[in-house]
Amino acid sequence: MNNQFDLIIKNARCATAADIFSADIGIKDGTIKALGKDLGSCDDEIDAKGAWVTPGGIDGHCHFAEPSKNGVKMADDFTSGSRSAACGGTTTVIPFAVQQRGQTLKDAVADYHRKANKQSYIDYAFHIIITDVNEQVLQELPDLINEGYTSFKIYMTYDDMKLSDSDIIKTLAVAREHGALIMVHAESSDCITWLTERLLSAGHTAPKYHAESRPMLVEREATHRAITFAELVDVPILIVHVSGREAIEQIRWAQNKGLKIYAETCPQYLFLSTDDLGGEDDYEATKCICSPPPRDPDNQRIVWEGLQSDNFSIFSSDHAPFSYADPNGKQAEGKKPSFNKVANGIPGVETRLPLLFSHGVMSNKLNIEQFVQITSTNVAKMYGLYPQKGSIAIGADADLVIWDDQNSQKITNDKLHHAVDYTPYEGINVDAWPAITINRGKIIWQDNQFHGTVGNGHFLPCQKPTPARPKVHSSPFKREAE
Ligand code: DUC
Ligand code: ZN
Ligand code: ZN
Repeated sequence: MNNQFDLIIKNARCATAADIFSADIGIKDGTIKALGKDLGSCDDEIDAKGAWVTPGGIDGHCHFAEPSKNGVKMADDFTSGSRSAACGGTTTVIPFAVQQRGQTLKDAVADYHRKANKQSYIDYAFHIIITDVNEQVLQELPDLINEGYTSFKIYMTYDDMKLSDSDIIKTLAVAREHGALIMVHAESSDCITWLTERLLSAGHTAPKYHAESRPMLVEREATHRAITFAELVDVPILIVHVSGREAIEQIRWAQNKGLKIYAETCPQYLFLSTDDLGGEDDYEATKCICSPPPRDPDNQRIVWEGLQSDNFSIFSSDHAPFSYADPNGKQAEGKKPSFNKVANGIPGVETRLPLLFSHGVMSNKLNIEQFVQITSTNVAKMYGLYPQKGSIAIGADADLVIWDDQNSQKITNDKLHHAVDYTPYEGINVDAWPAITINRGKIIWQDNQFHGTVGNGHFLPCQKPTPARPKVHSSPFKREAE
């Protein structure tokens, strides 16, 4: 006779976005089928012995295998990137299909499916980066949204990616009409260009000048502009990778006005600072070049406060993997590259959850329900994957992390599973790490060993996200009709 369950996790101290409860978790065919005690017979059993069990992490912002310019290549593809994610407790990733200028969005998506197909250890969905807005591209959006691509990232900087203000407004209007969510990279292109030219003409090329070329006012101005456009069109937006006080002030102001402005922050704004961008001749500091740049300790504190007071809905890695000692990575322009020529981004898909669990939950800055909200449940809701993902509930996918909170260690790159040759978090202490990661009922990480099977990760079409619904009563379209 068949057993009732494939796997039972006994004595779990479950944490969801709303509750803490003790239960055994019965899993069959990859989904959670029962929560309770004395559930019945099973093929396999794990005794969690009262350890915390949380929903698997969902990393709503990571970059794998994106095309880059000038011979630069990302170190992680779907295989190494999803392996690294799983070893750090993440069971779903949402990377980006990038539209090249002149390309249709459908072709961009097809290209990216070719890269992901049968290559991922864990489940994945896609955001689409829109770099080229025209009538034809905007007309593609409704079909793509119905096919499960319901979130789109747009850039306000980078010459080869940025949209004009009028293209941003047009894109927001289509997103509003069809229920998609726009994610905004908010940095002011012209301010950055002006500052960069001044720094370079003064001979300032070291990595530390990256931060000087992108001070907080650059982020503040673009954040305010994006919020203004969202208010004009009456559509929710998500400001991604928010770095510190000035952008947070804009976001709080908008949220206090009742606007649906969501925000994301990332580990680099809690655990790195401008000091990590080095001194006058420190080119190893290219390891920490990302945009927006890390700020100072005062800003780190303000980002923590933003997490504590729910100004941020989600906490993502922004994993953007370029190796350091690599002629196709950070050193594509030589060993002493000018700051503005360095591949922009840092790895972090594996360290995101242990860092936040240790320094947030275990240090009493966040309660465990908040941890679950910002690393999993809110992400699932924000991108239309809830309740299949992001919860410990009957009917949800059995994506779970059993935590070992007696596991003090220093982060070192040799313990990580990405294909990048460094971690910017080298030497930082953590007190917890996933003991076991389970994706759709299968153990993929246990006892510091990876057990995944490549190709087991499924593509997840996304629903239209509830948070992307406009505030009906304040529609500018309605106002026009009045
Ligand atoms: N924006 C991102 O979202 N990731 C890496 C670099 C960047 O500018
Ligand atoms: Zn960005
Ligand atoms: Zn990013």
